[in-house]
Amino acid sequence: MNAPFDATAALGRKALAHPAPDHQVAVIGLGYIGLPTAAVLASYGWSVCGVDVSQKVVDTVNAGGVHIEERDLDKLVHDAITAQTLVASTEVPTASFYMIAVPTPLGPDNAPDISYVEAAARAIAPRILPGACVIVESTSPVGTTERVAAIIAEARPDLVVPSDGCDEEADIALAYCPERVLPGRIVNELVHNDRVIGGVTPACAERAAVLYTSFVKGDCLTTTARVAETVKLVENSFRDVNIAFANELSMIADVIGVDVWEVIRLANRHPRVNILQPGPGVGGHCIAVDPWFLVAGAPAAARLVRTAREVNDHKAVHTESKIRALLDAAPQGKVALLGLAFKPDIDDFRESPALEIAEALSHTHGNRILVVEPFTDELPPAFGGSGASLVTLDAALRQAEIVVVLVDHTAFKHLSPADLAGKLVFDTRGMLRR
Ligand code: SAJ
Repeated sequence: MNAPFDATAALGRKALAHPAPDHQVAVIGLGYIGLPTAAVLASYGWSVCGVDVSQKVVDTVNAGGVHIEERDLDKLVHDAITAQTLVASTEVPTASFYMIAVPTPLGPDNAPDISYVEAAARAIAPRILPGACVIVESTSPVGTTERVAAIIAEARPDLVVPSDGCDEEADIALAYCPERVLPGRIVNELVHNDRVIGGVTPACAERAAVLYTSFVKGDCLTTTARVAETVKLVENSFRDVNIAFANELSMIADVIGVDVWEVIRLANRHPRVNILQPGPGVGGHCIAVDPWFLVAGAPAAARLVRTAREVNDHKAVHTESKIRALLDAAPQGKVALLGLAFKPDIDDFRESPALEIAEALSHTHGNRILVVEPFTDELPPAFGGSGASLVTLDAALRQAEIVVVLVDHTAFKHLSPADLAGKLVFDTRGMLRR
């Protein structure tokens, strides 16, 4: 019997009263999705082994710590490790459920790279026993779950592995269940969001649903693996397209000479209009990446999705050139660049347009660049030798003639007109208008 777990109030608790011996879950990949999922599962009575290739990550988690910043995660992991419901390892154990939550980056020419998912499948294959269920959570191109099935089938000819249209009784189950949590609200959304569970066969979906219905308070909707894979890509492409519309509007507004924030605020008073917010471009490991998986699956058909990606990528280039023009307008002045993260109040710099813009400027304008980022203690290595410096907001305001808001962190929101008096100001997020 697992020790009682003091879950956070926000999480709510639905612990299994009598966890059976087979209540073992192996979560492969202890990143932004895997670690919170492993800790939540542990808090709901599962016996969880989190697996990661990084010994450092494994040691940190086993010591009750976390290597990523995410609200409520530190307590959840600490309590699960203390209760011995969560353990971390570099080795894949034998388990009743395997959840794959490894990265799926973009390769050359924006082609999906599923090599980490394939490696996870190869690591699971020797361990898997009849009755087990393998679930892919990593955002993946359509067909990836079938690829995992093929890898396991090749490694384990002794097992009947389910395949599309297979009517033979399979020995194991295989499903795809995309994560859909928002960084910054992961622990809460893991429990409260609806989930789409796609089985390679209907029986596979039902088996995977056993895991999710044990901790998800939202609805668990079953479908096929291919549909579930597509749903994930469609969700993030929908958001990318909508952000691209806002970003394109901001560039149109520059040409026309109107205030984009006022245009959007007033247009959104129409009952059926809801325009998102422009920014310096789109970042993160999801929205800036996943639409390319959809494009890769249907290149000729996915014209709008591709164009949205191009518009959002171009917005970062456009933003950088506007900052360069300000630097030219104040040739001796320093610029304070506020924020490096890909969105407010997180420490995640992956695919961040703010980071890319700041890095590029640091290599041409060196010691004129003052970076303010409360979520880091040092500038990332790519700034090395550039002469740019990481300073506090107060120090930046004292020294800079130009202030650029790249990220609307809460720590910047108290900026007043008096703080910015006499400076050239470029607010890429409309933060100062809110
Ligand atoms: N952004 C804008 N304007 C907006 C909204 C966002 O420029 O109006 C920018 C953000 O600054 C950021 C980027 O878009 O650079 C992405 O941020 P986000 O908050 O839209 O999304 P993510 O990447 O943090 O999380 C998304 C979510 N997907 C959707 O909202 C459809 C989340 O639910 C997914 O789980 C996550 O991707 C994922 O892991 O795929």
